[in-house]
Amino acid sequence: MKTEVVASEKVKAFDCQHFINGRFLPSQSGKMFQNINPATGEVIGTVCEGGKEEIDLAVAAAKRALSGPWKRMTTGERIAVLRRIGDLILERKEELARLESLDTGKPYSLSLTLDIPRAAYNFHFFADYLRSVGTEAYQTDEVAINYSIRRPVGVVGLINPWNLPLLLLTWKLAPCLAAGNTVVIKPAEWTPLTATVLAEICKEAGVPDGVVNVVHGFGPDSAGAALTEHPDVDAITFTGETTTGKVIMAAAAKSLKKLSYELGGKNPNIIFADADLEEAIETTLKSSFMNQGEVCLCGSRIYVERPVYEQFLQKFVAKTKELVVGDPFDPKTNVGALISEEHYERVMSYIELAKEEGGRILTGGKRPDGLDQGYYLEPTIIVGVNRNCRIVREEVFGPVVTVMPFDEEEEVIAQANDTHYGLSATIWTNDLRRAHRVAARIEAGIVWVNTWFLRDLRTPFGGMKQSGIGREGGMHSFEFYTELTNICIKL
Ligand code: NAD
Ligand code: 6OD
Repeated sequence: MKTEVVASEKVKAFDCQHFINGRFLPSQSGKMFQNINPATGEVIGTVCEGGKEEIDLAVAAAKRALSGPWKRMTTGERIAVLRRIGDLILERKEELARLESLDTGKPYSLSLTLDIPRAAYNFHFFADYLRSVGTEAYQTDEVAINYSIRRPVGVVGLINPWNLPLLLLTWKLAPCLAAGNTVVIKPAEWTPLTATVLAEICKEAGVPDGVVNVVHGFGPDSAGAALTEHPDVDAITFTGETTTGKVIMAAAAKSLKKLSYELGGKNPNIIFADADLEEAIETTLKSSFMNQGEVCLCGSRIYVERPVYEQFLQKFVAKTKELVVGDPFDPKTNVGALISEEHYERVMSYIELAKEEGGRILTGGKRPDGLDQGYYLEPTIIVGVNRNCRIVREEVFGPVVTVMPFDEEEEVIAQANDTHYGLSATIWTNDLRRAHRVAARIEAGIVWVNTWFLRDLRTPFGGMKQSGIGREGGMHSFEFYTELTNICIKL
């Protein structure tokens, strides 16, 4: 598939087709939808809209491919293919970063330094990790020996969100392929570009036809629903909203599919008075507003111990005002555009709600002056709200944070845990004992101490409560993407 970006590099992307059984295909129904650049509101291309027909074709291709050359490859050969995908992503990193920013509205500098290199690393990491994936063996007295063998789960449906499109797609695709599965990918409807190029890259790297399939389309009553309902799909790995996860679970129950879920979050960022405040503020700027706050791990509930509350607020507000909001392709830009008009309206409605709930906006809360087109919003800091307010309880998924003072460790732990989410948390303190004590009591899948979004791909990643089901990363990914058979031999 030809990827075209015209001279202005901002206006036109390309038309996305499905990728099924190693070939790009138009929609069987002829249906298309528009791809909008959130930074301008302009149409940058069209996307084929898939449904049941395309999903049926893709699942059939994936099922056939399970027993084809992919199955017969040695571990070494599969590692080489995966490493080659990573290499090709890096070779095309500027192009992919440009497409990612056109689709999402995020700063090009971020796409180029985070999304795309991490996508390549996902493949390099899981390729290397594959060598160390083993199983277990037990001797039962002198009577028997038990050992287990590991095999692919089968056809995996991979459903992706729009916020870190290639990073999150490859985070799941790399271990899924490393384990020998075949896959049908349903990218988010807002961000079809990099998934389409990735299909081309996989083919070039030597992935056999039918192993990786991409079907574009929407969720309900569309490609997403058809994938989750398909009886020949053995597992679904999903990243997205908690509410969507509930719908998918109901559909997947019909054929009892294996599920891995990475869902929403409303993450606490707790700053104790003994913390290095400068460092806490620098990182809090990122954990609040990076990627327009459209990162599931963002710490949107900031709790500051009272002795440093005013000092923190003063500096945090001042630094937030310095952030440059605007054109994703301007190197000075820190915060780009929100994903869509619909999402922009949703985030704005939360800001209005916060005001009705008694919140005071210290900075932001509006479209930046001079940016009349595109879905831009100033980074927004809200105070004067409490644990019962919806702005504190619900995921906004935008550049909007609340800041609240606290007096006691017990009190802040209770507030941090007072949510049905449990994805991540950050604690800022120089007291080692407190760090261990508080981290162990926070109900979240990941707790960072004096840092944020520092990732080691060997570690378990995922959420508790309604932020997810299961963990991925290192061996945890292989546990999900493989099935074990225990073999018991009488001696
Ligand atoms: P979303 O749930 O609206 O959509 C995600 C994907 O699901 C899209 O591809 C969509 O088309 C598809 N989908 C929607 N309805 C479906 C249905 N009924 N059946 C099958 N597929 C369906 O989420 P989003 O708005 O794209 O992403 C933002 C959300 O994702 C936020 O809640 C965020 O916290 C979460 N997220 C979580 C993580 C994590 O690691 N925990 C990472 C990124 C994003
Ligand atoms: O770093 C990762 O592996 C990961 N899954 C990040 C998720 C970010 C959510 O927006």
